[in-house]
Amino acid sequence: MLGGGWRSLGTALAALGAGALLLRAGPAQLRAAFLQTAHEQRKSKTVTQTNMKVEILPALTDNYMYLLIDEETKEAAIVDPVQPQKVLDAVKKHGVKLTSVLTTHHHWDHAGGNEKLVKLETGLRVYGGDSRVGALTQKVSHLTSLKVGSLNVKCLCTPCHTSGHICYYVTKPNSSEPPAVFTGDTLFVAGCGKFFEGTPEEMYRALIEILGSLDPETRVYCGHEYTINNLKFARHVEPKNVSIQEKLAWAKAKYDSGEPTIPSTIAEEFTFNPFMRVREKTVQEHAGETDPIRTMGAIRKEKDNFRVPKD
Ligand SMILES: N[C@@H](CCC(=O)N[C@@H](CS)C(=O)NCC(=O)O)C(=O)O
Ligand SMILES: [Zn+2]
Repeated sequence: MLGGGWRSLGTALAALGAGALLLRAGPAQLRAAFLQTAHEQRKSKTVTQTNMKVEILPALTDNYMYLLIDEETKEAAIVDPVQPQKVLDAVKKHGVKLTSVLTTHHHWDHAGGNEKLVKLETGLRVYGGDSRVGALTQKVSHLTSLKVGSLNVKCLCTPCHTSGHICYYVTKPNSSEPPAVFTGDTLFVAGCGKFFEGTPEEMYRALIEILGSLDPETRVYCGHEYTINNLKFARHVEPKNVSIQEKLAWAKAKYDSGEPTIPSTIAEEFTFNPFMRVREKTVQEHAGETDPIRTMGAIRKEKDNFRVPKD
């Protein structure tokens, strides 16, 4: 059962006599019935580069926290530590010194662990772009720079999901390896955040002008595991786009083995993310618009009401 994925987990438990009700249920109901245990088994994953390491830490049902490690100094930062104890376990495992908290936005599923973390680990710098962020010590603005050991972190203001949302762009000076960007609930793999406190213009600026002009090889680390649902919406918008179909098949396989679909890259996002593709004729035609910003508004509205198909 271990490593066998949700489908075989469900099948195995049903075979063990989990009850007539469950035995009669289809795969979707089985998955729903075991969601409680399934999400607890989401695997973490370490992305190792020469100068920086990113440990992907699943949290809550579908959130991600990220431990960013500078290999040169063994200093680390944590992005959106909603489950502080899990963070401290990872810090211990890697033998690093945690100095900073990078908060993308004030929502509880991202910033809700800050207060507890600063109590458990004193002396942390807590960065964020919104005074609603718990335990905030350093309020940042657009293009504020900070350091995590020898790594450079540039703050990018991307208001829309919330008015104080920040993405964090990480580079190693004089290195040829790809940068990383932590995008919170602004950019997801194949999707974007809901426009709770902003406009289509703002999301256009965030996705196309700000994130879209980063190095195309930049690794994208987002706030939630929404990839499959996002790609099903992307397929609805562009049924003939092969990149969407391929990424969806890949994401389903990853999900079934409990692995994250993170990171993607900025270059990849331009091939399958409808919100990054609002300048494309196919997406504009689907929306019945000819202007990219109006297209952004229209497809966000459509996704807000989209019923995700089973397959
Ligand atoms: N659980 C739902 C959505 C929950 C939700 O509203 N999430 C917020 C972030 S906490 C969001 O912006 N979602 C983007 C979207 O639904 O496209 C899903 O799996 O897509
Ligand atoms: Zn969220």
